[in-house]
Amino acid sequence: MWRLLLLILPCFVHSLEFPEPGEGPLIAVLEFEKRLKTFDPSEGSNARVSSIRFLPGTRRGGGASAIEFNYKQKLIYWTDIFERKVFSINGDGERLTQRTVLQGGLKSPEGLAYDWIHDNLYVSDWLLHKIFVVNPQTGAKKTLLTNVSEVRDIEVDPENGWLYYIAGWESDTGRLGKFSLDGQIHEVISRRLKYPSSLALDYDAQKLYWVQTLPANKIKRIDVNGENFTTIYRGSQSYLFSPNDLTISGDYVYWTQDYNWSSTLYRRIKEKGDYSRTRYTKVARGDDALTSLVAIEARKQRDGPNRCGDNNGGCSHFCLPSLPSSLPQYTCVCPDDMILMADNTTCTDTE
Ligand SMILES: [Ca+2]
Repeated sequence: MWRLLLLILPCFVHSLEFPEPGEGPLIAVLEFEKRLKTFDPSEGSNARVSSIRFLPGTRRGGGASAIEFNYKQKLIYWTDIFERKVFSINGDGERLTQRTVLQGGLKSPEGLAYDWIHDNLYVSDWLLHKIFVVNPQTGAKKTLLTNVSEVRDIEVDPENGWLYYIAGWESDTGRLGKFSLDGQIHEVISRRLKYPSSLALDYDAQKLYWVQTLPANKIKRIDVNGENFTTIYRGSQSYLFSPNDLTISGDYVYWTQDYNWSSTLYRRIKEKGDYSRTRYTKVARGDDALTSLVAIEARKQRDGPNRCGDNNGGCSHFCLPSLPSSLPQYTCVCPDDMILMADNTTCTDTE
């Protein structure tokens, strides 16, 4: 028996090491069957892949759906649409700790975005048509937005104060929009989206990228102000070859793409014109389904002005920043099972 173990053990590299500031990115890919794969894309198409299997939870099989990272605390967050939970795992070498961040009140959590300046985690639920804000330390949850019909993915830009979303599925309901982080202001950026499935924000260039699944598989892009709507990648006509998630880092767009019932990972220059791409051959094996990915790097989560100061705005629970140009700078908000007292800062249990 022990000889068998020795043979098997080297197949599993149980480590998760975030890149140093100024280095990276490290590409982290979520596999539907509750696994996390990481690799350094600069190693080229044959890059070594590290694989971590998550703790199984209460349900067997897959369900891992969306991934996000917290650079300062070296954490990866992910959602599971069948467990209906949000989890975290630390990325500080070989001693890995998995934790449940949020459970209860979710149905199909498909979108995840972390505000690293105000330490709030946003979760979107496709079946509930809602967006929640969650305290990643305590698991406290506030329903921020309702009636966001068929919301599929979200991205946050805490410096400029916007939460971007894509929603809708049919060709006449697809849309891209943004909310202020306190949920007070809503603007639609474009209604020209068809069958959108995943959203990525290029912070430096202030552009949004998404996947159009049907009628042909495309990656599209628009400026955050709604200008320069364009197609940057056109895949095969078959739905079997659809891209499913994407992330931006530096000059590149990375995406996962179904291929003959398994999926693989590609990157190419995000600007049009150069169509050569790298296929990372070791990322997918067999029928693994890659559901989500993120490029981990310090520069993506740079420090910026915190609208809530260094004391959470004096709020006992959530401090939600308003837009940079507006006053007051923030609002104190309570978890769903609590109410705000007359001081406008302290939450108390509902009677
Ligand atoms: Ca995304």
